[in-house]
Amino acid sequence: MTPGKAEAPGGPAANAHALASGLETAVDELRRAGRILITTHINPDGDAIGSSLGLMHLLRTAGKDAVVASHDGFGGRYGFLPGAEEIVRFPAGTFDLGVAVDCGNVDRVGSVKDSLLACGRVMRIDHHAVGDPFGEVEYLDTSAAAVGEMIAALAPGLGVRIPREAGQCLLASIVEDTRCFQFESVSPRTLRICAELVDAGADLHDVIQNLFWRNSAGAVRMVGRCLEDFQLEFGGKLAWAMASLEDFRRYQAIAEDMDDVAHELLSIEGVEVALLLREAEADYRVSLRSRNFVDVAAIAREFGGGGHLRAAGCRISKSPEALRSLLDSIGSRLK
Ligand SMILES: [Mn+2]
Repeated sequence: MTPGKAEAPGGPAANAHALASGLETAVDELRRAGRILITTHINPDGDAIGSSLGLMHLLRTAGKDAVVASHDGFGGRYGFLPGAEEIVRFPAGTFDLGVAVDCGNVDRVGSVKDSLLACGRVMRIDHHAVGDPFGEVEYLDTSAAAVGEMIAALAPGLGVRIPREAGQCLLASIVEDTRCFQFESVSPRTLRICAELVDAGADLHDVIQNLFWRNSAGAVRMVGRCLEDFQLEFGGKLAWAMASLEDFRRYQAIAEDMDDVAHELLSIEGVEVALLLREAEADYRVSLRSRNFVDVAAIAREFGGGGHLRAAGCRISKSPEALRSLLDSIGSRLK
């Protein structure tokens, strides 16, 4: 079947790349497939891993053979999620359908790209505002607080009740992407789905402990160092801090240990944008957060990155000029 084939001129069939989209189309595709590959973006976060594993458990409950593959393999930080130990780097065999979750661009799946594109059909499930279409099917919902919310919505169409394992993974996805329900992306639907997941046996306290309360002492000291040395600019509307390679070595911390810093900076009254620069070997990894009105995804895109309205990221080179142009881009939006 070619989706969109029967469309009127000017509809999806007019595009060289015919695309079928929406929740019902996604359910149809999943129902038709027997063996399904699930993958996500490189450097996966809790939504990427949680929604991948949640979909895997849901599909298995529906009688499907589902495999999760990730460029980064079995992610230690999310190892508490049921099924995490089954994540492979290189999937074996052939698949009727490949699904990429939380992923705006096919290159973002890293080394899994060839396996994904070799699947009979390819589907993209995402909640980012901007992306480059790939595959034959897409299920997009920019109003979803996390992809986990969208995966949970597939259950009725698949004719299954969400099993406890899927509930735990999907709850982790939503708790991580909303930072414990703190963002404006949280809707009544988000909360209703989370209540359903808890009803299904997911343990909210366990998820929160595993996602937020497992820092090393060095990591907390390094966060403290960053919070002591942050800068305020543009009349106190921008707060920014830098975590250097030397700091990472000294405190034996890793980049993920610094995830809290931008949010702490954003908690300062009057701050609209928080910026954290994490030094890597070749460049700076940039995290941007905003409170009320600045579209940080637009700023990140200017520098080759992307993300959401209130949380985005990019990379810049290690030069004072690159940093200045980033700061100026933020400043121009704070007037
Ligand atoms: Mn996400």
